[in-house]
Amino acid sequence: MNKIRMMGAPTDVGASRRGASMGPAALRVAELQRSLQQHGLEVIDGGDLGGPANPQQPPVQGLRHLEQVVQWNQAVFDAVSGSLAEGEVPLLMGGDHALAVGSITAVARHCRTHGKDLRVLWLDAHADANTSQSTPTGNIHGMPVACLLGVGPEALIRLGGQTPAMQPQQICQIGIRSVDREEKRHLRELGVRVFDMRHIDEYGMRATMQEALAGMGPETHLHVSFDVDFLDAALAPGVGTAVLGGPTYREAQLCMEMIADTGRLASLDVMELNPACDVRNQTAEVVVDLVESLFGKSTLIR
Ligand code: B3U
Ligand code: MN
Ligand code: MN
Repeated sequence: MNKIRMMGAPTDVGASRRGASMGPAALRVAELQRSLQQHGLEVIDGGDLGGPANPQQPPVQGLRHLEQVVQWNQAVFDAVSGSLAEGEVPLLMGGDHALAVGSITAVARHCRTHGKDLRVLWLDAHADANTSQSTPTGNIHGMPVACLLGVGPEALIRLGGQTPAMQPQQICQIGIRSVDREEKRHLRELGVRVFDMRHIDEYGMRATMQEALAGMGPETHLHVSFDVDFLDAALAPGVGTAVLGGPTYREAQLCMEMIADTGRLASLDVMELNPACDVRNQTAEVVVDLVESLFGKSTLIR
């Protein structure tokens, strides 16, 4: 595994509930860096990126804080691009999930210029495929998947110069259990593969992950965009929009371990961790534990 570069993006401009801006600090308090280093991984903490404050304004034409979301995404895009160019594994600590636009746009551009086959695993309770038309909230953290697939405000869909940043066949969603009605139609039209909780209930996490990870080869660059609300609300209360009925601790561990086993993980987002909603930083601790597995903790033991 190449050198991992942690970078914090302390903002919640893409959400309506405040507090995801404290996610990077919570991960540091839970000793993310040292936990990964324990397994022999080389990890540097590049500190936090900068950006505008949260003006706490209502949405304008279906979009809350578009200007601030664009500025933060530009900073994330630049930092992730720079890290990839150095041959590192960027580990983005959110921050709300709107920042995945900058992160994944950078990864997609890197893959195009380096002949890599991009695959994105989107671990989330939500599909994040709303548009300014379909959103019930105006929160841009509910829109990054649509933006990455070319549907969204110009400034966000063109961060990397080319739109769409990626193709629907390159993304696969896991753990989905809260989708708005119009969003559902949109997902179907776009042709995004969705392994929702119903699928995991019926076939189990093992079969689901086997399907989701099938067909990866030596040229695959696997990006994981981990929205912490993917996890069951009882296990991970420290998120702004907790949803019941998510993966248990064991299911989440297996999910991470199977991703690690591919040996293709090359970039990661850890998003939406919200210490203001947490109890004694327990969610950050669970997340650190899972990220250790994602980077091969159990493979190293066996
Ligand atoms: N689909 C809703 C709720 C939501 C999406 N992502 C989060 N919440 N975290 C929306 O606002 O678009
Ligand atoms: Mn999300
Ligand atoms: Mn979510």
